[in-house]
Amino acid sequence: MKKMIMELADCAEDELARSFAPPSPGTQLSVEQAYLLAYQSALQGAGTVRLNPMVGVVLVDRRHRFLALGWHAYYGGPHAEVRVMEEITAQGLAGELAGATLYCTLEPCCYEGKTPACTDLLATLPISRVVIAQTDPNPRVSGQGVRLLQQAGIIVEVAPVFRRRVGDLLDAFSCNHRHQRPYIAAKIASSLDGYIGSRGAKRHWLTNERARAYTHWLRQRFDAIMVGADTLIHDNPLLAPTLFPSRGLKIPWKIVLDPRGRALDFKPLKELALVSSKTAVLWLLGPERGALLGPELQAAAKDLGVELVTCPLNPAGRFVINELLALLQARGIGSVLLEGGRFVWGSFAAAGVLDKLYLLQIPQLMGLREGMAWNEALHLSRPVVLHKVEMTLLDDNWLLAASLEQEREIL
Ligand code: AOF
Ligand code: ZN
Repeated sequence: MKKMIMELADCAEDELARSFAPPSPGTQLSVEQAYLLAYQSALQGAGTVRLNPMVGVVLVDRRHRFLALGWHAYYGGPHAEVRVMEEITAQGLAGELAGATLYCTLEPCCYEGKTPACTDLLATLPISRVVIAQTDPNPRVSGQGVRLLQQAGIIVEVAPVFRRRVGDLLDAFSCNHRHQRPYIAAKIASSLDGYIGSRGAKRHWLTNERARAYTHWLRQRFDAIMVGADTLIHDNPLLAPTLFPSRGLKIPWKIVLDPRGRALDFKPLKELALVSSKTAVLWLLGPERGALLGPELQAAAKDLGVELVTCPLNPAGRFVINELLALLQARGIGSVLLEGGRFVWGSFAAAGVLDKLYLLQIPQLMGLREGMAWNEALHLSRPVVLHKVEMTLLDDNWLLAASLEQEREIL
């Protein structure tokens, strides 16, 4: 187990999710091992818990030996705390709970939603301690879960090291509650000197296998993947996550930003890779092009799972971001991964609603003459300091992940 921790320390999140191997009951765990296992458990819900947070828990006995773990597996389903207790019952381990510690990636909930309050369940158990990575940004919980557990005689710790270990696991959920809007992340793959491709010509470099696997994982983690008209026309991307085989996986929405309808007029919809029966496509058009849509095209698009929608444009001819966010929210989209291109990243950054940057880089210099820089359309009203910066080496590629918004802890 110690060796496993050392090896996992250098892993990207998708690799951590896939190397999940619960230990047998009775295995001695370090605190760091308990954090990591809770985190890995939470990741098992990626792509299925949509709009609810990914949550993982690990239960250890009074001598810090592993008992059981659980995670929130799907929207509306039992919470991680309920799952871990089902496991305890199934394994006949209820007798080991006296003095036990529960590690939770999120503060236990304290109200009856689609499922009963976890604090009620925990208060009936003889456990001594609950260690959480962070409090719940949901105002119906928000520190109240901690207080109720304390009133039940349980010691509660909010552990900053645990918080760091779980990375951005709960950031989308937090953003939805704090700002009442979808969480927005940009995924950019560039050369070392910051170029995403050469002008006019086809792309002639590629990220390595680990970086590509990570991209697929990211797509699965988000409710929707967004591209602009240029990216669609140049790359005809599929935008599908294909790697992590979790039960009941929901394929993310695909969203196309096409203010003037150039992508719509470029090819028949059914010839586009991203149009497939398995996915819902939301295709946004500016009002002028939207007004030209005939009922025939609307109906044909609908048959292919494509919803053609009109959204207002600003004087620069780009979508008004607040209107766009409202459209997404109305469809239950809580998180969006922006896959390109420059104007898509630029519009969200300029509107101050870009929450996260995932920058994958390859060891290649493209040079000024050839290169098209990812930041060419990045007009910021002021310099932005990034937080929670993480670097992961993926063989000869590397990933820089960082938040644009500083976190505020509720308690
Ligand atoms: C937990 N453990 O595993 C999760 C929690 O509608 P419900 O009943 O599913 O409740 C959803 C809310 O519960 C969600 O908004 C968040 O505040 C919390 N999620 N809490 O104790 C879990 N998924
Ligand atoms: Zn709960």
